[in-house]
Amino acid sequence: MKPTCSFPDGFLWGTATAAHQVEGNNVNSDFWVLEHIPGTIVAEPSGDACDHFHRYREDIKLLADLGFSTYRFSIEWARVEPEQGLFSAATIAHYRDMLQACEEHELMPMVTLHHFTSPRWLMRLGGWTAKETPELFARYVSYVMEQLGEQIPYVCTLNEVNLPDLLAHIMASRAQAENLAPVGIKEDNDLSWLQKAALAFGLDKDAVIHPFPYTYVERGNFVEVALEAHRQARAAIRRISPDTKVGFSLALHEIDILPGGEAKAEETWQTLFKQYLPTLKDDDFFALQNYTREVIGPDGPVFPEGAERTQMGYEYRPEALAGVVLQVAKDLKIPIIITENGVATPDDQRRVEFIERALKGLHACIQDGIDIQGYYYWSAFDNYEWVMGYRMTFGLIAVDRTTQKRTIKESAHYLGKIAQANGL
Ligand code: IFM
Repeated sequence: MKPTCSFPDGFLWGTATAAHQVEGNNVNSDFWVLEHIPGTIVAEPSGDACDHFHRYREDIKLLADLGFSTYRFSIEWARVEPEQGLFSAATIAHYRDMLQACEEHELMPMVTLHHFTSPRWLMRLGGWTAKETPELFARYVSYVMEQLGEQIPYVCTLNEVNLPDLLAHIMASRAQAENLAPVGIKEDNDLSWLQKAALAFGLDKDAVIHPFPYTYVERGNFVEVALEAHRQARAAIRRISPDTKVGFSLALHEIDILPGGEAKAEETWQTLFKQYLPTLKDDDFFALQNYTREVIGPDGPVFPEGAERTQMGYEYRPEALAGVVLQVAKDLKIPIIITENGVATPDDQRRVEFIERALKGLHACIQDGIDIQGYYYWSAFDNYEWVMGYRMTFGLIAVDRTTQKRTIKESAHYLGKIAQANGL
């Protein structure tokens, strides 16, 4: 039967993951170091994660069998360049085989070149505020594209560069909630958490370090460095692999304004989105990631009273996807791909409903003439949710972390069928 909401031919239907969250044992990354600092703010170590580093072939087959046409995953800089200037051919062979497995199963790969984690050696240079970082990132990207570019049709350079600012908003709204997983900076009497981190990276306790998402603690010139890294990487990709489409990802909440909140809302949108526009407009697509909405009053974010919360403490709000697409489309004329959208919930029926409502909204945006070319659900698997550890269940597929057994949830079949029918 023809679906009532048909999507355009060639629409991309996929799921997304990130290396550190699923591969396991990413021991050369900065985040691994942060996980193991005594008194860390991280709930638990990532350990073997979903062992996707070894199980990628069966996982890719599983996703293809479910009906998806594409898979977004990330290549891990800390594995490709474990020491500064030392590039690993074995790691490249690994990712080449992953790309090959995607091809064999007709899953178009969308590759993220940096999804939060960096090699630990980068922190010794200062991390994401050091002036050398854009060039070092572009050198890593060049190496990857020289080796693998022909197999990569789409890349996202950096994931959610606006996350540090978004986190500040999320925390303001979380502060009003109860029973939420702790996210914050644990201090003790002697050393701040960042000082402990500096020591763990082999630096003086007062050295300034900027691991990627934790720049929310102290922003410095992070945004300029990250944008410059994107521009240099984009230039390298276009030179080495001109057929690869390049995008940049931002996490954006739909913004709803309460009376008196206009100025705060404008300031928020400028910080989270508009400041990136002059760079974004020259990309091949915009990688939009959305999970909820933000209601802004005269004093900043306000959590709507009585609204349902997800495990993350966000408002359960699938319609936010369409809402934010409409907001973005006012200013941005390049194609949009939804590279992440999803919900952390233990109740898979809530996930099915979330997907259905989010996709209906997206379909309406396409009907309105907005060029939206794909939808990736976050995430393929229940995986490692950074400081929150494994408690957040975003996945379409559950993973038993002792046996690594995969269990397909109903939502996976639901979205897989939509992918097959190209509509719902
Ligand atoms: O797990 C993260 C992902 O790494 C980046 N975007 C948001 C997801 C859910 O919080």
